[in-house]
Amino acid sequence: MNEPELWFTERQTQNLSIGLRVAATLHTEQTPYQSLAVYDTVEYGRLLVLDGCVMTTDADEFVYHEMMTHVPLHTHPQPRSVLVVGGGDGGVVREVLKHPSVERVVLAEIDERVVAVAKEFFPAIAQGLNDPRVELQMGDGIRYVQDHPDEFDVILVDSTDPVGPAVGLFQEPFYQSIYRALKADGLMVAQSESPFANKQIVHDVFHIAKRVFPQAFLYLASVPTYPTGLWSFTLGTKKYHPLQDVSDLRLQQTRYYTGDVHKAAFALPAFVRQHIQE
Ligand code: SPD
Repeated sequence: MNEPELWFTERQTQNLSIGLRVAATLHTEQTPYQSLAVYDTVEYGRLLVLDGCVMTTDADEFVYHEMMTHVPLHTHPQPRSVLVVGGGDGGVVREVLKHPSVERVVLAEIDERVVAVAKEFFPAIAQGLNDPRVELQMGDGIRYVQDHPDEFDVILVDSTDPVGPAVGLFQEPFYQSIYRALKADGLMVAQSESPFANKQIVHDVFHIAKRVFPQAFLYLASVPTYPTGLWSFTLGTKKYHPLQDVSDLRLQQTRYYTGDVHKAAFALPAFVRQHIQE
């Protein structure tokens, strides 16, 4: 008799799901903040799940982590001090460390179990977490940002979806604190969900950034395992423009990001452009 098939399914919207066939369940636990699971999938390698939502997979993690990191770090002429809020799996930290100008990376992650599980099950993603330039701050990222004014060149908000501990990471007071935590020429990027599945969030985060920063931009990337596959990032900047003076001279070891991809990511489809202009 055939073995029964095991599938992980994320209910992405009320009427849309994504399924990955599971070869093995490697880990499940309830942390103080969220449910956490690791599966070995047949098609996408290992899969990290928080509160039932895909956070990353071995097969497509590079798209999200590179696009969240290299677009802002190439917009800043010399990023030295970088704060990552969330991102306990270490994927964004790994990419930040590819920039030779970076001297200090602070990872402010509320859930230490995410870091521990990433180190155990996703060593290629978490590889930068033991680098001497990295400082792990286990605790509330919102509080950390409030308490560190005028300190960072770049802040990257690699949040989970806006439920549970991440709700405050999608609200205006947090972005006002980010503005204060950045140096006079600093800039930030936040993951801002899918223009198909989470229209209101895309709109709201972009408009918060527009109110808080002199300039705000939306850019896109294709992340196959995130709801609908089309993913948005919101960039708020005090000074530097993301499409000025960008060259690929500083690029190293990327699989998705290039100088051309950087520029193209800001070319918004008409329906997205119209949506954020409303
Ligand atoms: N719906 C998925 C949104 C997840 C964004 N953060 C993922 C963390 C990966 N480092």
